[in-house]
Amino acid sequence: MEKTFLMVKPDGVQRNLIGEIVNRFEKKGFKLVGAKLMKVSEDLAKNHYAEHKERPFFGELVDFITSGPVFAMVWEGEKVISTAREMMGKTNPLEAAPGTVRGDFGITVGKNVIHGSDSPESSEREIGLFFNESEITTYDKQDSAWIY
Ligand code: RTP
Ligand code: MG
Repeated sequence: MEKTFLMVKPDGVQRNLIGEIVNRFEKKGFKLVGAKLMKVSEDLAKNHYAEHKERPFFGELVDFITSGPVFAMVWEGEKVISTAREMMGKTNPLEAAPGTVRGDFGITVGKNVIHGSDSPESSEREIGLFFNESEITTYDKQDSAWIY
C-alpha cells in the first residue's frame, strides 16, 4: 500500500495544530503507521531539502525547519501521496484553497504549516531519512471494511 511522509512544521507545532492536522488525515480514512515529535538537525534539514539547495531561500528554509520541534508522520492508503498534497493546498498559503491545511491556517510561504512528499520517489527517500524501519507499524483496522 502507498505511503507518504507528512510533517507538521515548527509553526504548526507552536500553534497547537498537530491534533487538527492528524484529525483531518484520520477522518479522511488514511492510516497512521508512524509518528514522532522531534528536532530536525541541520544535516537532516539540508538533506531533506537538498533539491532546493541553490534557491535563494535555502538558508531560511533550513533555519526555520530546525528552529523547533516538528511532528513527523508516515501515512498509508490508496493514492495517499497525491491526495495528501491536495489536502495540504498550494505551497503559498495565500493561493491555497479554503478547506486545505495551508488555506485554512497559513499566510506566509516560508511558514506554511505542513510538509508532504510530492512523489513516490520523494516519499521513499523522506521516510528513509526520518524513520527507522522499526518505527513503522503494520496493523489492520477494524473499520477496514469501509475505508482502509
Ligand atoms: P514542502 O516541500 O514543504 O511540502 O512544500 P512544497 O512541496 O509545496 O514546496 P517546495 O517547492 O518543495 O518548497 C519547499 C518549501 O520552501 C519554502 N519556500 N519558500 N520564499 C519562497 O519563495 C519559497 N518558496 C518555497 C516553502 O516553505 C515550501 O514549503
Ligand atoms: Mg516540496
